[in-house]
Amino acid sequence: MTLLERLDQVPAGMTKPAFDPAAHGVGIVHLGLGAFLRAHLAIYTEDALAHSGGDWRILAVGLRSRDSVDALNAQHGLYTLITRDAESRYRVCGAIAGAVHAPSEPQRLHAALAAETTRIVSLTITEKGYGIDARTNGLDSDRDDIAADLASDVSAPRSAVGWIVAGLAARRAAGATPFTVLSCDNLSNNGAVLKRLVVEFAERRDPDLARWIADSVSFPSTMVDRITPAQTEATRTDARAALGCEDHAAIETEPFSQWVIEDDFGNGRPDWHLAGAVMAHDVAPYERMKLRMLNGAHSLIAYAGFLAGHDNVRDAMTDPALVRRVETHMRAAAQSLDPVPGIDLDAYRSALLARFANRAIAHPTYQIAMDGTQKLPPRIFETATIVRNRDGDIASFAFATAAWMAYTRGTRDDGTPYALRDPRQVEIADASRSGKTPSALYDALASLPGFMPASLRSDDKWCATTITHLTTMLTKSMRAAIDAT
Ligand code: CS2
Repeated sequence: MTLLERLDQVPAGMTKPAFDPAAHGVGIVHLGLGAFLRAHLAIYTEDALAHSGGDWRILAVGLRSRDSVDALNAQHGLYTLITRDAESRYRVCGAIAGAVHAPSEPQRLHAALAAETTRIVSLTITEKGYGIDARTNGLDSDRDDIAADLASDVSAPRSAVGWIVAGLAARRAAGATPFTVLSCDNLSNNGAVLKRLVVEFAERRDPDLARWIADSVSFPSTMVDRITPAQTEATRTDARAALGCEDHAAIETEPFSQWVIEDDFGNGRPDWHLAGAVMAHDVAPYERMKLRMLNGAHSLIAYAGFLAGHDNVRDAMTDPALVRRVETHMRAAAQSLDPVPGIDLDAYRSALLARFANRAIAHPTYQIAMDGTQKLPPRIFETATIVRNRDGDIASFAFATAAWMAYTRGTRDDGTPYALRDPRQVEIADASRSGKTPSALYDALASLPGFMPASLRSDDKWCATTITHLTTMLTKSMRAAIDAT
């Protein structure tokens, strides 16, 4: 069967770009070529291009694997987005101009970052992609990719931060306007965090460059939200049936989409506000709400649900006892929040529960469970700390923490083994070996450097509650812990 390569192959009746893609140049270089780019930033850009045009197409960068790079390039950047609900909707998108594989084509990426036409460099590289040292919150200069980039002349960086600094150095050397750096990952204060890491990296190489970056480059913060599972065979099969040709870059997502962006762009931006993005002066309240209520509940569902036998979030949402825990968790997380402008938190919670229950979306609990050491601190520990300081109930955060600890053991309730998939898995394995009893396991994992805040570790109630849940999980089962009152 032929491959999707041209818009005239797309059947009538299916949504196509409302602009001629070839008439628009590239203005955005995007690091991290996963499903989320194709379901979120690229769609806002697609709609902004349809509204007001401009040279804002996206060059997508694969920092590691080249599968998606090749898939997109073979299709000249075209791909299908399937929006799944009671009915599925299909659209072919043209906002991505092409893709580059950083490890094998470093010159192409250097040229793109140096080009004055590149006005924004955006990122969806997941929490672990940033290279944050959990102990200091600064740059983890011991990490392989960061250490290698700091030691080299940055002709072929490996890390995202290394690439950003290389690109900004080229702009400065040419006397050109810098690009704006736009983090679209689930980190609190993502813009400020990325700025700190980039400036710290630059300081190690060239203090003048670091000062120039600190003074003249914008790093707006953003809150991004759209539940987007990884592509599966079903995604490709459905895209093929709708298109009548192969689409190896097809992606599926939910109908809901939200993007709140701090309006601080030093070098222009697409009219994303005409595409539904909300431009805000302060993104922090939205980020906190989403990280703590959505992502925190997601992590709880992932660990508890996966161990108890639920493969997807939607399956966990048919388990009444688990749903009760999820709802309780969201209510507790809401206690950590100050009022969020324009948002009714009860309505937000109900909407989240409905999104999680979407029968048409298969969002694997195992996918969300990945990288727990990166996800728990902003989603669970920070929230628990604030709720505790406000004399609220921390039981649900202790349950979620115990569920992650039980997950580190690597076997589901039915005995099936699985791989942990965490950047700190070697340390976790060491901790697991020394943690023969639930309380020893708790102690070993809680004392991973920079992981659980000292204020929680020294809280007797927190420790006792977490260990009680963990004991049930390990000596009976996750099922028993979910059902316990
Ligand atoms: C999820 C997120 O995988 C995860 O950790 O919690 O990817 C979540 O689906 C998105 O943030 C939703 O916007």
